[in-house]
Amino acid sequence: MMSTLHEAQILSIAQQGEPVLAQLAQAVSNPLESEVQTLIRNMHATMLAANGVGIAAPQVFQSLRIIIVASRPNPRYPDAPLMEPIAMINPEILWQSTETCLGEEGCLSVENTRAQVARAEHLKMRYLNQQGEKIEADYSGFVARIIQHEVDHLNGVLFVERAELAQD
Ligand code: K2U
Ligand code: ZN
Repeated sequence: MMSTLHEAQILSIAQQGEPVLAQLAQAVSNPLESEVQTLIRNMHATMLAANGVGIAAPQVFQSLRIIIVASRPNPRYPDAPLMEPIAMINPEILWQSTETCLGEEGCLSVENTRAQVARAEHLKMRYLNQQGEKIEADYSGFVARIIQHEVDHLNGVLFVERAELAQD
């Protein structure tokens, strides 16, 4: 994640019920403009401050198609990969496996809630990176889970809407 000299700001995180979380976010027309670069920097700082492994622009009240994916080992996923955070602008899921995996999720916008969600195990993604370059790449496992959780945010979907009902 390229960071320039500017200080990052920790932004307030929209909570469930905020209209912005239920909207379809708009594509970014110019990834290189300074407002986009500043937003990415501030989303990253906000995610780190909240101990997140991902964040989507609508969560900081910006209805734009930008997500950050930043897997790291954590209590729920001790074997999650430690990765350089990736900013994905206008991310598209080109293909996803029919094979799914059930896993526990939380959300910075839905406090004190954990639920089991079935997600595709493998994804093929296309997106623009922070430098505005077109990237196509494959992801799987916990990183694929985070991507699907964040892309849902861009489409106004919260993980609790996908949660598997408790097995009785
Ligand atoms: O988008 C968000 O609200 C950040 C999510 C990211 C996430 C996606 C999929 C599965 C788990 C989390 C979380 O709030 S980050 C907090 C967290 C971290 C690890 C595991 C569960 C929850
Ligand atoms: Zn979330």
